[in-house]
Amino acid sequence: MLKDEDRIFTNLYGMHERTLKGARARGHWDNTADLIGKGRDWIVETMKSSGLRGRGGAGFPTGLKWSFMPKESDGRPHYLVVNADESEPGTCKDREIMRHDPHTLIEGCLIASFAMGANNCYIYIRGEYIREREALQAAIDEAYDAGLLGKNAAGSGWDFDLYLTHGAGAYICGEETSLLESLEGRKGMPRMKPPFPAGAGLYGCPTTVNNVESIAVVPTILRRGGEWFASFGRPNNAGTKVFAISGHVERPCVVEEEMSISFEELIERHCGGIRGGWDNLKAVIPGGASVPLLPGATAREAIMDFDWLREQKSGLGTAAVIVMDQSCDVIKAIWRLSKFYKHESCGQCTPCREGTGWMMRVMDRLVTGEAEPAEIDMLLDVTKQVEGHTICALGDAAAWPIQGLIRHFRDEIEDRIAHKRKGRSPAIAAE
Ligand code: L3W
Ligand code: SF4
Repeated sequence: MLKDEDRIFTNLYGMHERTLKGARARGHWDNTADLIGKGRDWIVETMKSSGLRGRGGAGFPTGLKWSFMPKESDGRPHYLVVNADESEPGTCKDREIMRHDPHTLIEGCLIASFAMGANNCYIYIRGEYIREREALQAAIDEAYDAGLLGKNAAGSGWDFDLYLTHGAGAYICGEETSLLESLEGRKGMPRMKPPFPAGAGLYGCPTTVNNVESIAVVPTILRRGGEWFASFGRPNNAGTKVFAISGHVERPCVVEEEMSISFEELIERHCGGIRGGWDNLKAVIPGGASVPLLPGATAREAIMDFDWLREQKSGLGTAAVIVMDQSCDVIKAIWRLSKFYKHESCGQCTPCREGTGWMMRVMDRLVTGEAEPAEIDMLLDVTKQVEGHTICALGDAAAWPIQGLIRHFRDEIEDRIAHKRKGRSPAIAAE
């Protein structure tokens, strides 16, 4: 279990002042210029040694990503873009950071931008996060007034401007290249990769896109050392991690814990257990809507990190843990996600545009039990046609939850169809 002194986010619940004064009292903005003075290579190497993997869902090593940015300028400006378009169903961790600990993020933006040769950084925040935007903007204004941003930011000798810009409610704008399109003023549609943003990103210039949590942990990692951060979690799954736990637990919460904590400990220690006890656990989505669910028995054994969950054909994703007890209609829960992905598909590639519609229509019939039994395998086949055949990860994200449902709850789907065929009305009807 993570000790209080090892928590990076010391104001996650808003118990203290989120102002600059409060942030300083908690150790933020402490000799920032000295950290920057250690140089670009030291910062990138420390981030590599920390083992931090991106906190937005994909888990790509952060230090490695930073090292893709060109070292020498070819005349193009470099940019850091912070992805604060937190929209993955179940995910509400970055919201707490921006609401209550905005200076942690702002200081991280300055240091990370310096390390990548960027004089400008954009934070792209979800349109619906209005209070968070206000909190962040107030903190940015305070930082400018205190000389921590702008010319010679924080006395570091580095000129640095930070801009906050907001989206307009499209989930797809959380995909990094779609976000860049939106920032440039166009419709948010993902670009083909490669080129990756480090080669050609915002306005065609070298750009790194990182999640809020990934950037907000940077100052503490640099102050306490890469080895300190790497001492938490299993190898290749380092660090502390903010989990967002929702659903059928006694006390849903957002909490920073040690990576690789067991699911059981996470729920017992921070959520007061499963509603109705552990025997009442039916299924868990361990990492936000895009990752396949796990049946209760597997989830109870789970180690909450990238590698363990990947081995179970699921994933840590955004660490948004959605708990479902026996009262939950899992078929309907996944049907609801299918509806979401169909709605949020940008429509530019055929397998996703058409496939999300097909998948949702078959899910419509599965949820009411009106499908033919053969449609279960047909649906699985459609998910395979979508997975890996699209421009961005939304296609995979639409396919994986359905694959997980069929893998673990085929019996329940078959029972519902059989029940309906016997002329009984379905237990639960689609809305
Ligand atoms: C240079 C290479 N850069 C990869 C970079 C790439 C990106 C990062 C990860 O999707 C996942 C998705 C959702 N040279 C590189 C390279 N990069 N190879 O590394 O890239 P990638 O393609 O593995 O993932 P992605 O497209 O960023 C993100 C999943 O996250 N997700 C939910 C996301 C939702 C939120 C939210 O609401 N905040 O994050 C949950 O699982 O399905 O699989 O930067 O450029 N050779
Ligand atoms: Fe758009 Fe879907 Fe293709 Fe992504 S996979 S680019 S959301 S159509």
